[in-house]
Order: sequence, then C-alpha cells, then structure tokens
Amino acid sequence: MIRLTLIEARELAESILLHNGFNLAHAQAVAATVIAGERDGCASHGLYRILGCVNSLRAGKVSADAEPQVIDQAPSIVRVDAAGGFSQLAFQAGLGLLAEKTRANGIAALAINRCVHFSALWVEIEQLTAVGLVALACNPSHAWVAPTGGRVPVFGTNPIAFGWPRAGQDPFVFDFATSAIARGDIELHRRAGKAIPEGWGVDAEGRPSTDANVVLDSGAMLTFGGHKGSALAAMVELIAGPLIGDLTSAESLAYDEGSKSSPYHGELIIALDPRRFLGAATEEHLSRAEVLFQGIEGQGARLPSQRRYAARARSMVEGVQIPEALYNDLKALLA
Ligand code: NDP
Ligand code: PYC
Repeated sequence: MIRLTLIEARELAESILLHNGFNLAHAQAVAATVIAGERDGCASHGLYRILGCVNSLRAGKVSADAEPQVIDQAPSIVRVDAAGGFSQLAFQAGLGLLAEKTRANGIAALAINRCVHFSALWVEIEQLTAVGLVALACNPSHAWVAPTGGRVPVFGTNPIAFGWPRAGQDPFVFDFATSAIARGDIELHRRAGKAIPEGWGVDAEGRPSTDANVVLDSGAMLTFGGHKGSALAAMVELIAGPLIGDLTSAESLAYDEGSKSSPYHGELIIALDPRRFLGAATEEHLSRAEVLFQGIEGQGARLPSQRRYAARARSMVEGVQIPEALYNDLKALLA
C-alpha cells in the first residue's frame, strides 16, 4: 500500500485531470469528490475513479470544459444543464438557487441534465444538510442490473441518498446503490483478483456467480432486497430519467457505445426545509428525531455514515492508503 496525505492525494488527482485536458474548474471539483471518497473509506468512489475520468475523456464521452447553465424552471424547480460535463460542477452551480427556493417554498427540486456521473451522492447530500436542509438524491447509471425474476440488465446501480441535519453533530446520512453493491466495489474485487460474495450477481444464464469478470462482462448484477430493491431501482429510472427529460440507464449504456465510460444521464435532488414545515415548533420536533437516533444507537446498532465519519477523522490525521498497483496506474496517466 502507498500512504498519501490528503493534500498529496488531492494534488495527484488534480494534476492527472489537468494533464489529461480537463479545465481547472472541473479538475478541482472532480478531485474534491474523489478525495472525499478516499478520505471517508469509500474506495469504490475514491481515487480509483480518476482512471474512469480519463478513460471517459479519451473516449469522447465527457466534456473537459463544459460550463453548466442554471435555469430557473419553476417556483420550486431549478434545472442545471451540465452540457456533457461531469456532474460535480453542475451541482455546485445549482446549489445556491436550490437552497433559496427550498427556504422560500419549504420544498424544492434540482434537476441536473446531461451530466456524466460517477460520484458518491453523500458528497452532495452533506452540502444540503450543512445548511440545515433535509435532502434526497438519486440517479440512474448504465443498465447493468437485472430486475428480480429476470436476468437481462435494465436498471443502473441507481443510488438513493438521504440526509437529515443534526444540531452540533454529523448529519444522519444514508447512501446506497439499489443494486446489492455498487459496481465500483465489484470492479475493485476484479482488480484485486478476489471472488465476490454470492448474491451480488449472476452469469448470462441467470445462475449465481461469484466471478467478478463474469458478472461485469457477460452476466448481470442483482438488486438488493429482491423485489423491493427492484421497484426502487425502477422508481429511480423514472424520477431521475423521463420525469426530468433525461436518459434511462439503458439509454445511457447505448450512448456509451462500448467505451466503458462513466454513465451519462440526469440526477434529481429534492430538498426540504424543516423550518418552513414547522415554524416555531422546529426545535421541538427536531429534538424528537434525536430520540429516534438514540433508540438505534442505544442498543448497540450504528447509524449509517458512522463508519464513514470515523474513517474521515482517521484520514485527517493519518492520510489515506491506496494499493500500489492503483498508485502506479494513476502515475502512468501523468506520463
Ligand atoms: P454500502 O452497501 O457499502 O453502504 C450503504 C449505506 O449503508 C451507507 O450509508 C453505509 O454507511 C450504510 N451501512 C452499511 N452498513 C451498515 C450497518 N451495519 N449499519 C448501518 N448502516 C450501514 O453502499 P453501496 O455499495 O450500495 O454504495 C456505495 C456508494 O456508491 C454510495 O455512496 C453511492 O452513492 C455510490 N454509487 C454511486 C452511483 C452513481 O451512479 N453515481 C451508482 C451506485 C453507487 P457507512 O458508509 O458508514 O458504512
Ligand atoms: O459504483 O455502481 C457504481 C457506479 C456507477 C456510477 C458511478 N458509480
């Protein structure tokens, strides 16, 4: 393993992106996301993703210098046209107006269109909880996941993330793929030459497989929780696809033309302002939420994101460690 400080890790990511042609704004926004992933112990959405960014650019499937356009679509709807660039800059562009509309109306949505997307969603959710808002985000990806009862991929790994702000504490955040596991995790198993657990995927005939190559290349991934994950994956396809005038995972994969680039589609983010819902009773009701969290933690169960927050605290002191093979692959992109 190679140990890097967070500053070294960020410089490495940024310099690779700049060297390969991304402009400074995109390089900084993308590097910030992958370093957050690495810092928080989310290797599947950490520095490893820089390889995919460069591959997507070389394949002509992402713009290196797209300028997101913010559109004031309706009293409660912000739209950002990412113009074929990575989603990070588009999210940053729309965040201010989304927060403003949420405060004015109690609820508002941000629809990001035409973005190339690979990031973990908690990075965005935490920016909304940081300003006191409750938030929900989701997006399609590429059609890699079979519906329950089938074996042909139609869904993306379609993450859903939720955040709830907590006074003086880290927010309550969960963020998971509606597939049994993020595809990035299976890709990391392949890189490490490791078998994957049963339940993550099937071969082309629909038989359970623990071979990452089979599941990634010719079989299909599975949803989490059987028919429940399958229905949630379909919901994500609908509300972050046709509802916002953007591509489904199947359409994103067709657009990819076998280049193995990052998915190209839209993203839906919904924000809610507790103060607008509750007025003078806000603090009273938010404190009742704390009783719920105590009920979970009080019996030894953990809240989602606690592992991540602990990893964050550790990385701030110790830096991060990445496999030497990944470090070498990253350095090669500077050649
Ligand atoms: P995991 O299954 O690893 O974890 C999902 C969530 O569950 C996390 O919030 C995690 O918190 C929490 N969790 C895990 N174990 C427990 C536990 N024992 N008790 C309580 N909470 C727990 O995630 P996935 O593989 O499904 O997804 C990983 C990432 O991939 C996500 O960030 C997602 O946004 C990203 N992704 C992005 C896609 C895209 O299109 N951009 C597509 C698919 C996934 P903790 O982190 O603290 O362990
Ligand atoms: O890990 O499934 C995944 C993924 C898809 C797009 C970005 N991450």
